[in-house]
Amino acid sequence: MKLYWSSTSPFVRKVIVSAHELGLSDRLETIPTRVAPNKPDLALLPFNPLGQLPTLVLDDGTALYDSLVIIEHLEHIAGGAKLIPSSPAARIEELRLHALCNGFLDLLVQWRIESMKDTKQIALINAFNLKSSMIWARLEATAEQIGQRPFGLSAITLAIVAEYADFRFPRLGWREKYPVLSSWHQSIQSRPSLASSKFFDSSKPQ
Ligand SMILES: N[C@@H](CCC(=O)N[C@@H](CS)C(=O)NCC(=O)O)C(=O)O
Repeated sequence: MKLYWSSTSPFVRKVIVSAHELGLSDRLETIPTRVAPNKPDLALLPFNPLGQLPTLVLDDGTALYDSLVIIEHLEHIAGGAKLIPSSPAARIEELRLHALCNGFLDLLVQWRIESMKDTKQIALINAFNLKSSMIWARLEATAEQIGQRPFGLSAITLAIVAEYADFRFPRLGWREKYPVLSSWHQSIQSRPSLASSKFFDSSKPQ
């Protein structure tokens, strides 16, 4: 399977970490790809007209996107219900927790894009600030619950929130403000799936 990949995308990283947790890393061939909302990759568009990473192209040519759909597919190949529980109540709770963490990733990616513009929309930046303080507080209150669940989709996504914030928003100082979340992250950050897939900016020397 071919995975259109970037070392800076939190959504790609969800797929990489999930594949590792499911024992499927060897089945993924990564295709380094650069995309931005104003710069689509022309080789990717025929597979995914949204032009987004991650996109997984199966051996029969079928293209899967977005990250959640890809992870569902990997779960299926691995025998199911390892990262997302199958019983209805536990599944909905896992997906709800994922939606909170994943929505935050969406916000952080949009915030970074906006913050790099010469002319920033102040109302948008203010909304990002307001929403992110509410989301951090909710994650702090939820970290213990996620920590008590098997290491699955929501834990993977929360770990990636923590590491993406460290990677792209180092001045936030979230670890001092949210100690429960920080100590949960420290307890899981050396899992091989996370430790072997760190974010890096390929445009800068490592
Ligand atoms: N909901 C999507 C979000 C994917 C996404 O936003 N990917 C970014 C990279 S981090 C992207 O491809 N941006 C380029 C674009 O939107 O044109 C998922 O979960 O896969």
